[in-house]
Amino acid sequence: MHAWTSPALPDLPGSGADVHLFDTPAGALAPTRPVRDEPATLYVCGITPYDATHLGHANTYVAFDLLVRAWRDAGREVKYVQNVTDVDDPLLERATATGRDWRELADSQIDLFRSDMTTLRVVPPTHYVGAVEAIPLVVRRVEEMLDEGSAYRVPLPAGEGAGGDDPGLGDVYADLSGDPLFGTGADLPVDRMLAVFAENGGDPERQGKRQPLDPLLWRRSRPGEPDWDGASLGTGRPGWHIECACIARAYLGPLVEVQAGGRDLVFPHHEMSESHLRAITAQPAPVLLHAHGGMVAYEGEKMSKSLGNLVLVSRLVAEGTDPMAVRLVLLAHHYRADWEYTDAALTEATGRLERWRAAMGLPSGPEADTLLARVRAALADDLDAPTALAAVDEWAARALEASGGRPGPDGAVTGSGGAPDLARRTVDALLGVAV
Ligand code: 5CA
Ligand code: ZN
Repeated sequence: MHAWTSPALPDLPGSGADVHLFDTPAGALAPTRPVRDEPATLYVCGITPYDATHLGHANTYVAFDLLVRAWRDAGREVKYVQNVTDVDDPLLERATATGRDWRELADSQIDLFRSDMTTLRVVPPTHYVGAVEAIPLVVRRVEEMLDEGSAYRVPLPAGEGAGGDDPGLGDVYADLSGDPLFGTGADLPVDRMLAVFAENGGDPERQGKRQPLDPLLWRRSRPGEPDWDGASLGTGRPGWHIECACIARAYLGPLVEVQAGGRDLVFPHHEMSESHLRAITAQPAPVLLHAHGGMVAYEGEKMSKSLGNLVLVSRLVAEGTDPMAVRLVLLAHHYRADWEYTDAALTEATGRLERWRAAMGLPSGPEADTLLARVRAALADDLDAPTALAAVDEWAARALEASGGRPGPDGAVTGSGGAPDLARRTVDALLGVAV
């Protein structure tokens, strides 16, 4: 499906440093590959479109937008894939509960997401791929997994009545016992894995599975549910984790340099997806680095569609908030931090944006080469936006003080007419904040 319009990225002098990111399984910073003649490959898990776009989503996509910008600034071509889970249980349940057509609900929320991403100046993925359009990829891979024994069929429970072409064919599950590396990413005890799996769409109690944690790859048709041609699998629809594995494999090739999303996806989603990738790429380490953003809360709880405690980007903007202030609310927190949204944070970000605008609109200002170097260094160090913001604040304070006839903190302004423009291009290209 089509993504959204890219913001223009201003040119900057020189180039940025190699980016280091925190790798969740390693629990430490790791370098992203400094291979300049090969594109960097990034997969960021996209939305399930039944209630877009709250500040938690925005936090995740703005975080990895910084990565795309830092990579490009370091001279790397970026191949970036994002999916849309445009068919899955939560979407179908919401559609049923609200009496809407599921496809129409999904389309409307995907449109809203595109417009929110455009407004927030998020660089679009190279490929934006829906689960529905990926069904032929999934079917082919699941057939292969069945052939080679890394997947198996489970008969449908009596009475659930598979509709479609061949009621005798069962649902298909992955056989995790064939993957000795399963579980090494999230590193949770089995009872926690089972509990978190059940809380996130898993079915540990399903009769007929070989292991309680084995995840669904293909769900046969059920009365009242949408279904698609599954070739030898029979009609049905794809499981969640295999969707991301197949899309990553098809659009990024056998190596995903960074697999990213919010921390709520560490287990089961990314653990399962990587296990599927091992099965379909026949290599032990198809993902080099797993990066996860922190959770954004509101009114004391994780912001989530199921709880309904949402602060929507579109609502803030409709109420007159400058989208760049929304972006600055997000960037004021390190992407791995958990934080709670407050109105005060928005007021603070609005004040910051005004100061930046005033300083960058001056006819001259303190030299900005050091600012550019500091912002680059902060981003290369695990996308440290708060440190980058502090550097810009300092530059802006000096520019404003100098324009008021007072000397800056170091007693002198050694700037030039081009400095405010370089500062403006720095925050636009690297932080995505257009002032
Ligand atoms: N479609 C799947 C991924 S394949 C999914 O998790 N969709 S989602 O709509 O629930 O979430 C989209 C992205 O936003 C995910 O990366 C998720 O980790 C992130 N996210 C969801 N809620 C929050 C939150 N409160 N704070 C931070 N990130 C969040
Ligand atoms: Zn995903």
